[in-house]
Amino acid sequence: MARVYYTTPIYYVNDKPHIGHAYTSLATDVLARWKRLEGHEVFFLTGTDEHGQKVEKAAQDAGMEPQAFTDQVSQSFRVLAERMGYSNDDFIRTTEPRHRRACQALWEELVRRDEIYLGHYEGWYAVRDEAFYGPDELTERDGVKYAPSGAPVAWVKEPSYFFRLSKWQDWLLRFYEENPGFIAPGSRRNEVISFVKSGLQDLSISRTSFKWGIPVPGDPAHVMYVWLDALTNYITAAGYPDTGADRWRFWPADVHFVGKDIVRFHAIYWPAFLKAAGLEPPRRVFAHGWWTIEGQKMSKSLGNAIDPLALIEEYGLDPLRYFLLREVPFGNDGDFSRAALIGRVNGELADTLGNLANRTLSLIQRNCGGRLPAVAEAAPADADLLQALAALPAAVAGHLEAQEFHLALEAIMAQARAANGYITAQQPWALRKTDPARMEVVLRHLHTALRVFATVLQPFMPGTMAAMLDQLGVPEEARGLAALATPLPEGRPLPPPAPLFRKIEVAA
Ligand code: ME8
Repeated sequence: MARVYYTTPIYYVNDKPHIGHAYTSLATDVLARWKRLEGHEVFFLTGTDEHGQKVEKAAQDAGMEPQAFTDQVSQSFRVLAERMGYSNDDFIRTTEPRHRRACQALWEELVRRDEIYLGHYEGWYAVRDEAFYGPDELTERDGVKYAPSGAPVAWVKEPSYFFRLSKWQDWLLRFYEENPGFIAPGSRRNEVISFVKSGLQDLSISRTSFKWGIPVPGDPAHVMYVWLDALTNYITAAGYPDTGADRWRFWPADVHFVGKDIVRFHAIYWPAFLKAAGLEPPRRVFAHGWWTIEGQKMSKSLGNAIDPLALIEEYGLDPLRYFLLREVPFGNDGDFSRAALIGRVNGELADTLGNLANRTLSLIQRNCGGRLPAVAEAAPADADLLQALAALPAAVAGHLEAQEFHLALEAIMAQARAANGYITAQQPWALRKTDPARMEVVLRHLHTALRVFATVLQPFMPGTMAAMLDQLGVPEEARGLAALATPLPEGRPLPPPAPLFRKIEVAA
């Protein structure tokens, strides 16, 4: 049994959550659930990033004190986590005392190791990204300069502490070389490597022009740069600075899930901060792509940000969870469209998986007295199906290990289609009269197929798959991956089946 640690970004509380935030945490949740199903010890962390100029400004705009404002918005991310069914083990807020302690301890450690010095910052800053940019990275339109992200930048000039980032350039390049899996997907890795090769400057890590942040130890006129504060959350939750804490066993994190917008912070600054403080860097940063909405960028000004809670209301939680990870190769950009969601839900969940379950379980109910038929030898006509089923969990595990959620789902769906082909070819409904013994064999194999599908799909659709396993008569303690090796005893009574997925009506 291994110990694994997965994290989501901690989200800014400047605004309420949208589908992009829900997506990153969903991917993290699925992997966390999968690892638990494999029997591993998992620590899954999410939370909110509450300091900095951007949040301070959002609080001012709302006419509220920053703490009251962040309490309120952070709560909406907690509600999202509950409603999306995330199985996070902790929810961290950067305004918590444990986090202030960790940040200040990390700072002091960096000072002790001569990694920090006092200077003066003069350069471009984008509040929206909470990021510093070099002049060569900017473009100008109508007299306003913009960062590559599209955020406007402003000239900042203030006393500042610096982190000796430039000193870590060669170490970082070696680290990427020696750990080819550290940044995924590959396109992001190349991007980071060429950025580092172009030369790293020392990094400004404190601000003096506003107050909403963690005070620098010994110099409270400075607050810590919000990214140093934010990244530290990943070790705060593991107990830092108490490296004897029980949770510290989980460090280093196995995967930091992030969007492609924040790769630079996670793949450059973060390993450098850690290494400089004598701590181990994380094992992997996976940067997924960007969702657009019906072909348009999601933005506050366009007012098209999609509220995940409204989608849950409209389509149900598990269809939404399935769609988000099925539709777009994890790592690529993707477009959210209702038509695509409806197509997947109707075609794959209702018609393929739901229909297979319904047909099989109704036949067992009607023709086998509602009891599970006996395990039987595979006839030649059954061999392909059974072999593919036996290989499926390992195939899914391989895809999830590589964060290929879409390929895992594709592999499962291909087998569900094959099982539909099998039921059509074997026609168990016709065998009832001609060969009832063979009918039982066919239905038992189909039951086996459904059990495998429901088991491996639990991390994606926990609620619906629990209902499916109930209908299949699989007891709670036999729902892990290892339990698939043990067939259920024959004769087990099965409850009457009920539809698992509702087809979404499309208005004509
Ligand atoms: O960056 N498509 O927080 P944030 C896909 N606080 N994912 C999206 C998305 C979209 N259109 N929009 C947002 C921060 N995301 C920092 C992080 S971590 C130490 C600090 C997701 O609230 C994606 O994961 O701006 C992105 O990286 C994250 O939300 C940014 O959230």
